[in-house]
Amino acid sequence: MRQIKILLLYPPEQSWPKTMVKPNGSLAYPYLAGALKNIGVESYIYDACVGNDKDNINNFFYKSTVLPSGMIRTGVSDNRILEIASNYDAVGITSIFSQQETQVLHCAKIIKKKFPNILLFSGGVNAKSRSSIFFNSGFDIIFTSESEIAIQQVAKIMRKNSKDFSSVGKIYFKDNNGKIVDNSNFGEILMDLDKLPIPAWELLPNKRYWKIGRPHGGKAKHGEELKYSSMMTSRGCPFSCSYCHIAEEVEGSKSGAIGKFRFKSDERVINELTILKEKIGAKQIFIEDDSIFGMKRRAIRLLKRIVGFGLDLMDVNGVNMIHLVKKSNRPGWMIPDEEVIELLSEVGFKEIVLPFESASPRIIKKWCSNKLALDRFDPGQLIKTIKKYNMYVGTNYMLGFPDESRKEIEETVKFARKMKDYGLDHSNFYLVMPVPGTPIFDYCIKNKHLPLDYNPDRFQWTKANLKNTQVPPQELEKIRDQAWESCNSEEFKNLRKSWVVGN
Ligand code: B12
Ligand code: SF4
Repeated sequence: MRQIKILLLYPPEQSWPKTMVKPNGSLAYPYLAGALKNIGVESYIYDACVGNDKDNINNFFYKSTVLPSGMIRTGVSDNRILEIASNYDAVGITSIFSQQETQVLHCAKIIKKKFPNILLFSGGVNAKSRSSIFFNSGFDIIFTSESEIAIQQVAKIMRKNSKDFSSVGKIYFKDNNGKIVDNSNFGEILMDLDKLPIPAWELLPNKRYWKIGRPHGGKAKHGEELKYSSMMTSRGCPFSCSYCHIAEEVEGSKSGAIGKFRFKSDERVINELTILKEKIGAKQIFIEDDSIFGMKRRAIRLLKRIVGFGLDLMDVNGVNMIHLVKKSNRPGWMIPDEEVIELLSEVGFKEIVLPFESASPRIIKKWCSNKLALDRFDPGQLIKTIKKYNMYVGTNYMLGFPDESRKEIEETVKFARKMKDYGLDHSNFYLVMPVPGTPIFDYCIKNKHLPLDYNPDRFQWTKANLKNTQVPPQELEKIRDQAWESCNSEEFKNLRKSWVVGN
């Protein structure tokens, strides 16, 4: 059996001038490295955006290198990436962010050119959706789903010195004749998440991330002591919003049923929290579940078991409001579920984000899987109740859906201003950005809101990404910018501005 080593590479980041840069550090690699460790395969995670102990971060992270596209690159040099890659038999490059695709493809091209024998893997929603471009850039295997099982199978085949991956499900691969084989129609999806490997968080450059201090979101202040990590207690979600990468992932899709809500046992979650606290030294945990309350009873049971853990918890992806309210005596009318809100605070939640998305019930119904609309509860009362328990509350709004009228957009902005007066701590406004792998992307291509040859470099949530919208693109951007300026405190705005690329 051949000994093999696999590198998991986060590519350098690219950002438009004046936009934020944050290192990736998402959970794919800790899980994949954990899976490889479980079968005795050595792997290493290198984040080319921040480097490792041998890289002087001041030489590249806070500096601007302008790319031919006009975007700014943040990361170590190409030569350094090649130096690291030279030690491995295979290099994985994750592609969950469409707007980072160019950097992923660039890394693949330079590695393949210099080391044609290194196998190149990619995975993540963007790689799956744009596989032909990826194969043309030198990738050998694209993983089309959650890949903890598939990467073990691929590694075992490599150990036998073979490149015949025909038995591995949920991948596309280039066979010996350069033909692309589609194996996405078979392969196991884990329904019992206790079978997932324990993520190898220790392989992430945690100390670098903490020093840089640009976590997933929220109120973290410049210079504040941050020791954060991410974890998931569940995967999948009972909703299916048009802009979500798992909205259409059901039995028989290229990724399989990963949209289905699945969860870890309480014991497993406690075990992971213990590792994060004691081994990793984390103090703040970002809960990255798609829908932590996907099964409310289970979430409440779990939360009760982790009271007193001593970690600050944050859910900045957004906790669906439907889970924070309960039925009232008035038919169809919901009121804050204070018991659940109090429990969140008791467990250590310091911050939650409410994904209001839109003030228009029509938009919520058509594009946001009819999540809780504003005509069914009093959002101000919900915010006040959460604030009562000293939690920081942010919110997300989306503006510029393909058929959204000026009046509907104005309604949302007006609503956001009103919510600020209830004590909301920040409001984020995202212009609709339809990314490959989502239903809204297919709609926009079909209805000519996006050109067929769209450029993922151009995807930007502060910029109008669509054509032929009711409110013209430039005006939409102005409305967004003004809404953000007027709904946020100077402190929050200054913090976000300090995270701008090159700073
Ligand atoms: C956390 C997160 C972030 C964090 C990451 C930092 C951190 N510390 O974790 C930050 C803040 C950086 C972030 C930012 C953004 N995010 Co975000 N984020 C996520 C989120 C919620 C979780 C990512 C994660 O850890 N997933 C868990 C792991 C286990 O799943 P996974 O990444 O899919 O990996 C599995 C498989 O895909 C596969 N796989 C993935 N990569 C690879 C690589 C190899 C080699 C192999 C073999 C397999 C493989 O195997 C993995 C294990 O099963 C996802 C949603 C989600 N549930 O994934 C959105 C998501 C990735 N984000 C999204 C978006 C849109 C954004 C932003 C544009 C949001 C914004 N408005 O700012 C920015 C873009 C940032 C950028 N650099 O350009 C979209 C991306 C869609 C797209 N096609 O681009 C997602 C999918 C959410 C969504 N539903 O739309 N995000
Ligand atoms: S609620 Fe969130 S995770 Fe669930 S489908 Fe909508 S966007 Fe996706």
